[in-house]
Amino acid sequence: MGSREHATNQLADYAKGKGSEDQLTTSGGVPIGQKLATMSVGPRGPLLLKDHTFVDEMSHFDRERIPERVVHAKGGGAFGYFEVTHDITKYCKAKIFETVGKRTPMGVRFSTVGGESGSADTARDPRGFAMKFYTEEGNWDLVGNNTPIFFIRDPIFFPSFIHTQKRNPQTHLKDPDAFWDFITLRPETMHQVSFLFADRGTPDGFRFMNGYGSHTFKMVNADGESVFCKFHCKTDQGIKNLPASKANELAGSDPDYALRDLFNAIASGDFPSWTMKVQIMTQKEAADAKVNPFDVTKTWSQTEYPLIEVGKFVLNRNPVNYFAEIEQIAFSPAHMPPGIEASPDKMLQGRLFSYSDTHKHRLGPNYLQLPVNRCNGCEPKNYQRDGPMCSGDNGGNAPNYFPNSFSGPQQKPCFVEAEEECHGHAKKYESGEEDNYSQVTVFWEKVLNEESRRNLCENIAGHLKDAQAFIQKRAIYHFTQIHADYGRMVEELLNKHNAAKSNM
Ligand code: HDD
Repeated sequence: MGSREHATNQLADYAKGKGSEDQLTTSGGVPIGQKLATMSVGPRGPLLLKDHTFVDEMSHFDRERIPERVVHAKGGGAFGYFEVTHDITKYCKAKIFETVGKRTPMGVRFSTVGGESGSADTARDPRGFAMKFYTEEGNWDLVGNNTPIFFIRDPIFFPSFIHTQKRNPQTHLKDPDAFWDFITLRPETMHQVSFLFADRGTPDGFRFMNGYGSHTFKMVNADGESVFCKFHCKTDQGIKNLPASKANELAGSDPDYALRDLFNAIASGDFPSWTMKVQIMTQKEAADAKVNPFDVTKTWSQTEYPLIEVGKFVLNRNPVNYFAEIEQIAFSPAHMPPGIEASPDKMLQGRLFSYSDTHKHRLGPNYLQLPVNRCNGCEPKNYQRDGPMCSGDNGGNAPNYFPNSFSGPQQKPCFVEAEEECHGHAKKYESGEEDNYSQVTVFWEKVLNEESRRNLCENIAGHLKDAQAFIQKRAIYHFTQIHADYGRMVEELLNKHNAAKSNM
């Protein structure tokens, strides 16, 4: 290989491993004798439609693209295993946690959020951290980010919030007003915005960042008792971020920086790993909690709900084929095995619907039959049939209705979800006036040091400077509610930018 890195040398490595070449065929498997020319009448054409090799090739090419993910379009991933290191069976009956030392195959897809699939890896953006555990009781998808919180607490805002970071409907450019207009109209975004514009908003690739389940989930044990929990996956490589200037430079010089880094690390045997921990809250604690434990714009205190170690996961295999294994991998927060259930978190509830809906559009209704999405050793048995691209046995000759008297798959009471008591009045509860600032004040005062506070304000001012004056004013108001110094520092920096603009 000489001095070439693994990602650059991929083709040569393939050839070395492959040895002799295969016979070329059509997509139907028919051997091809001549692929260096189309069939034409005489050397100058015209072409003949009877050249089925050409028609086969061209018509497939014409259909190569599937819709990219509407968010998280740019990403990379890898595969490996999860291993239990500590016993949490008193909280959770999921088979994945059954015994210490147990290993379960898994895959992770890392991503940026707002950009298209060709966009730069080093953009300031949360990073997607989507995990798929291939458990014997069905797949468990923990579809998180590298942040423990999120911008909004009601999924009704999700499409609009995402639109503010996509392209302007007329200019097809990124819009300088839309993001800050929305953010300042919905101050529940302040916590995540402050996290995003701080140093962790530009992680150094995918290996040096934590992953979080973000939402509150429910764990149920073998006796049917349930607790609420949050998942934290701490990078064993340590946190490493890129300075804003370096992140900008890399966006131009190596937009695929994070994908390259992950591929090369795994190809050279430097396998990244993460330690999984959980925070636990009892039903009683949840009922008495001062802070809404189901609000994804908030964290849980680690003093009150300490981190409990569960296991670790190691990524030790690069995808063999990016499209088959990474573009087609399809996560959904609704994919939960027995023992792991949803909490009432409204954002999580919205997501339970959205993901399989988008996959049915992007990959088709039988997307779970694609090899990367199939569960491990637990053949699905149900009454769903047919549909485009059905590639399994489609239920074979078993009955296709339920209930039936003819040996079709049967339910088992041990898999019923934990009972839940719900009461309240059905209405649309506007949550904009809830506590939006107090945890951000703690973030400013206790988590950040002086240098990172300065970086945060500079990063915000550098982005907010292009928005209209009334939007800037509204942003300063919110930063001031968090901390007077926060508002003042952003205002001073904005004044400098605005003065520089008016001198131009
Ligand atoms: Fe989402 C993709 C993470 C809120 C709707 N989301 C997507 C991916 C990640 C997240 C990591 C990419 C998965 C992959 O690599 O294929 N999303 C989050 C987190 C959220 C969140 C941590 C809040 C805590 N998302 C969220 C809401 C909705 C969606 C509230 C809608 C109600 N997200 C989607 C989606 C995507 C998606 C439209 C686009 C592509 C996909 O699902 O597979 O369904």
